[in-house]
Amino acid sequence: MLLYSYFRSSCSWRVRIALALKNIKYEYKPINLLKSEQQSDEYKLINPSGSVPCLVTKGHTLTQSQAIMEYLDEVYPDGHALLPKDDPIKRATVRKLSNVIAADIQPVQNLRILKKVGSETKMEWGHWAIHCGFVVLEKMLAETAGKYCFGDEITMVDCCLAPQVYNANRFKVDMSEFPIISRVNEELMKHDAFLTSRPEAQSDCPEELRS
Ligand SMILES: N[C@@H](CCC(=O)N[C@@H](CS)C(=O)NCC(=O)O)C(=O)O
Repeated sequence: MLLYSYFRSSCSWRVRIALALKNIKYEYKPINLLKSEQQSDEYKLINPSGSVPCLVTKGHTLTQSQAIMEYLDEVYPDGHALLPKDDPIKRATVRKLSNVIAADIQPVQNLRILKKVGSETKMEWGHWAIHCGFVVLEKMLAETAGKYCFGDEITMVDCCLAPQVYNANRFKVDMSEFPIISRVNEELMKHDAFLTSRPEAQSDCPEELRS
């Protein structure tokens, strides 16, 4: 298995967490977003979207982090379950929460949008996008969270949450406004799968940012 990734990409981190939770070994292929390697003709032959992550497995090329995580869940059912197995309503709820992050928040603060917005306003823009989304998510988690976003088991939405909180910190969102999100994130960041997959632990993380 080969994962095209960038250390700071929140969407790539989601997949790295899922792979780690399921104990799946993979080769890591860095795509440097700051050098626009995602826009190269060579990479666009692999992923026409010009974005990461991208997972190559069993002769197939998969993109879109949520599709990749659901694929891993189906093909590796014996590992940690990313979606509740017992109830379609529970699965729909986890997908709903994941989508608040993956469809409503991250796309608005994605690199290409920030470039379009311009360097002077990008901090304010990213802050606004994440803050608005977290207001919604905090209310939803009040109904669903236990130790983690959905009850007491780590699910796909947790794979989305920790990377989005990482982005929130980069955009200086005051996380004290979001006690449930903060508490769950603190819990997640104690877990090995989240620690080994974090940006600072990746091979393409510059030396000065490593920890
Ligand atoms: N919906 C896609 C979004 C992928 C995405 O936006 N990736 C970002 C990094 S988190 C990216 O590659 N951005 C590069 C760009 O915007 O040029 C997914 O979930 O995988």
